[in-house]
Amino acid sequence: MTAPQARSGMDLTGRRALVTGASRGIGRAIAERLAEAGAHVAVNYHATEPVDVIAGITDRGGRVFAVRADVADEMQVATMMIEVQQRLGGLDILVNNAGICPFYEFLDMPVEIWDRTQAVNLRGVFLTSQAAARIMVDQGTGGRIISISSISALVGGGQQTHYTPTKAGIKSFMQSLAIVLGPHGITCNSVLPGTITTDINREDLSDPAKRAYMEKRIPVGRLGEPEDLAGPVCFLACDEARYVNGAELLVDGGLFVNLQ
Ligand code: NAD
Ligand code: RM4
Repeated sequence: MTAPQARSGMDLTGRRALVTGASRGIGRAIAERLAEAGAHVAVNYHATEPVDVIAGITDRGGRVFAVRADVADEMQVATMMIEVQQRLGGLDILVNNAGICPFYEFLDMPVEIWDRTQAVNLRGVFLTSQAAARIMVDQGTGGRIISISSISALVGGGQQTHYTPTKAGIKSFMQSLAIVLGPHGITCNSVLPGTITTDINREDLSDPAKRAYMEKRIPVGRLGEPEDLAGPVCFLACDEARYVNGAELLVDGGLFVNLQ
């Protein structure tokens, strides 16, 4: 008997993707991986145009362009989605990655810190997901919405009282969207990184004792790198993951299960 022919692995040739907050860190690694798999990628950024990201992907033969928007701003998201649709000719994959975590003590926290964290992390995911879903439903060819939640959706954080609810909210939002958009062939999942070294926690992890403590708690013996998230996200974007819907994928080196 002949074995079934193996599929081609993580192939996104012809797919059109938008990654939010992709100027650095985890978002950048995801954009690079999707482009490497053959997708045409729109790299969203907020402040400084990520010329290095665009040049790096282009130099390796990838198809990419940068598009500016503050994901918390309704008008800017609407404008970005028009540009994305025009330049990509449609949209098949949305990766909601943009996020902030200004570490702050609860008792001293001004409400503005709470509001801005909710706005970027949760309102932003609503705005981009709704706009992307409208495009995908109109296209009628399905799609993928993948949101970067966090291990913080499952556990608390002493200086993250404003942040952990947004990450739990993102996970919950993807579960509900999976029900709403599944009938359209659009799968919605969340990815939960553990502790990954990026700008978001550079200062927090600059204390050698804290860093050593975190490393010791992770069974694989190291903190994560942005590239550790790129493969799992790429997998969820691929055909091989077509029946994964409403799921959460923890990518933390075993940190969460290491309780005792
Ligand atoms: P990072 O600070 O390097 O990247 C965050 C990105 O989001 C940047 O490109 C930034 O410009 C962008 N961004 C911020 N506000 C924005 C806005 N209003 N509009 C558009 N873009 C905006 O940090 P990172 O670790 O790469 O974070 C990426 C995502 O991963 C975040 O959602 C974060 O919560 C999540 N995450 C990170 C970790 C970690 O340990 N690093 C763990 C779990 C989850
Ligand atoms: C994550 C997790 C990490 C932290 C980042 C900022 O969700 O809590 O440990 O470094 O957020």
